[in-house]
Amino acid sequence: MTKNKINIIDIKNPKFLKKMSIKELEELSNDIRKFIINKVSVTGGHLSSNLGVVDLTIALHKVFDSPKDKFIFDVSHQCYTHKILTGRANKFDSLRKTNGLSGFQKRGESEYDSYEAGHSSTSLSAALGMALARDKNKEDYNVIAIIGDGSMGNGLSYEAINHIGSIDTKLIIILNDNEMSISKNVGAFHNHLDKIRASYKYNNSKSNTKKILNKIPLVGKKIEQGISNFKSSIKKLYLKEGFLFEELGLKYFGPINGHDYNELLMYLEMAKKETKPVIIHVITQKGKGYEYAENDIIGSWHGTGPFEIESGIRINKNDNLVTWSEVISNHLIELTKKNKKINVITPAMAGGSKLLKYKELYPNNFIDAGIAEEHALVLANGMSIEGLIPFVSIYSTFLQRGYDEVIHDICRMNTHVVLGIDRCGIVGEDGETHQGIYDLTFLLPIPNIVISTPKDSIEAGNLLYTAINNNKPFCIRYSKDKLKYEKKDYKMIKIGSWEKVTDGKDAVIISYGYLLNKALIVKELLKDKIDLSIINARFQKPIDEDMFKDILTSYKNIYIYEEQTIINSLGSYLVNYANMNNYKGNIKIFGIKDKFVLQGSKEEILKELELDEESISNKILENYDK
Ligand SMILES: Cc1ncc(C[n+]2csc(CCOP(=O)(O)OP(=O)(O)O)c2C)c(N)n1
Repeated sequence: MTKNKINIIDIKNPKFLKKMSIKELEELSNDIRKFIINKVSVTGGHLSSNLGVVDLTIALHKVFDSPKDKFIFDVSHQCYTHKILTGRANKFDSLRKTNGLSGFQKRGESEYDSYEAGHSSTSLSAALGMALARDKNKEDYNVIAIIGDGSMGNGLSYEAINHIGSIDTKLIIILNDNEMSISKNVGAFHNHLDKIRASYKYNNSKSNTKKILNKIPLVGKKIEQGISNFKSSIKKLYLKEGFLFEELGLKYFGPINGHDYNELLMYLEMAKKETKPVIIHVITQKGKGYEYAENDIIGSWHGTGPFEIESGIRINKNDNLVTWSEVISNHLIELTKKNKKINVITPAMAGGSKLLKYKELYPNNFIDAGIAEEHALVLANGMSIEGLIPFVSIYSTFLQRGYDEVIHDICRMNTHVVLGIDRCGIVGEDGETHQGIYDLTFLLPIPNIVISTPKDSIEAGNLLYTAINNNKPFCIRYSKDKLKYEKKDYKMIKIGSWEKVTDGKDAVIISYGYLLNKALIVKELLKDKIDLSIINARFQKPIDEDMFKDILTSYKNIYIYEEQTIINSLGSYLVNYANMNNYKGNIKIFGIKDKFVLQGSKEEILKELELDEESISNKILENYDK
């Protein structure tokens, strides 16, 4: 053990790193890895990506002067070491909990967090914007974007590179290449990085680099000269014509070993002295320091719930239940048996969307498009036009990226594209960047679209069967929650039809998806006071006009209970419809008010939003017109 042993919990800011030797840095890396594994095993969180960048993040904080210098972590799911080094280690027990430490960079949380994200591939554009502002303001600091190889493959990154390469602004890009997106990375850019790694004989040249580096002092006056000698040696070793970024006008350094402090510190010092955009290609190992995560190729340790460290076994609460993603995936497997026109597309979420089994069974019907939501949607549209039936599995929050494609391509051309919208509603711990509470809001106004939300596995299968057998844009929405997987012979559901789940004479609750069960609990809670009818509005578009007109004439009190922002939700659609039909009764929407919904467990969030069953019962009592 070195004499300057650091107690992680006591770290207030990264200044202490400046004086540390490489041996001490290595020891710190080990301690931080253990700390992250311990904390995430209890709270859950992003594990592998964080373990991979411990050394890189420490090196960044040693070489640069944050918060003056700005670090922009792409997605920012890999910022745990950054949080630890900037005085937030003592908050890790509250990671991703209500009012706790965010799993992402948050400007309000620390002056060291210069940007915020949650969705991928925003770092390069943001970094360029900040660098341009710095130049205009005649200030002098470094802007450093840290982006993974998966996120680099997204269109937004290419758009930014296109701009960055054409101007001379000082900007540093760290390409953190671990060969993985969540699971194995895909695509031509990924293949290009593969070729670089191979052609520069990374493993062999690493030892050459070491030889050069060993001759250079890491501190003191001689460093300048050392770097300059090193630079020319390195150029001979690595730089070769034809590398994509060099061709696009960025200075490229690498690839370097992201777990070797000698290399990291030297290259970062070099980059700091550049006056033009540079990119440092750093090779890291995702999951480093935790064997299960190191050996993971499907991405199951990218994000994880609580687990036992020794065995790697996850601590699952609802063990006999499966996720909605799995239910949909199982139905897709069944339906593809009989209809090979079905093709499943995922924008880099095969694991999260539980499509790995589908991929194994039907490799020719499965496409991982990479982190490329817009592309995935237009790709699906092209496939549909040529007679296939694409099913795009996409998280509600990431569908936000593909809005124009849904309007301009899919719905305008009225094609047979099925959207499986995953993680609808409150998602919980990932917080405000990931809540699925806007998809209805932005999809409802689009002509031609069918939007549905099943209440259970059987209805999900039937809706999927209906979608596959109807030549139109068809969305099936489902949440992050768990349920029982059940299947019967598939049958068509009349598009737009609702279902009366239970009858009641006094008032009606219209709901769908996850909250429908809560509506049934509300009925039970209020049974001695108000006799409630519960409607499963399984289609949010088109609505069941016959049933709704009947409701308007039969009930004086109508409540719409949903997990969407109330501005343009099913509720507002229905209130408007009721108004147009001169409804004079009491109609109320219980949904999400106009504010971003923060992190926490789903049940806590629902309570906070007054959308839990008790709050709804109280609100109905308060708003009941006798
Ligand atoms: C627009 C968008 N799509 C999908 C995701 C889900 N997602 C989070 S991290 C990640 C993988 C990122 O890979 P990479 O950039 O290589 O970083 P790594 O985790 O490997 O460090 C994905 C697909 C996202 N955050 N944003």
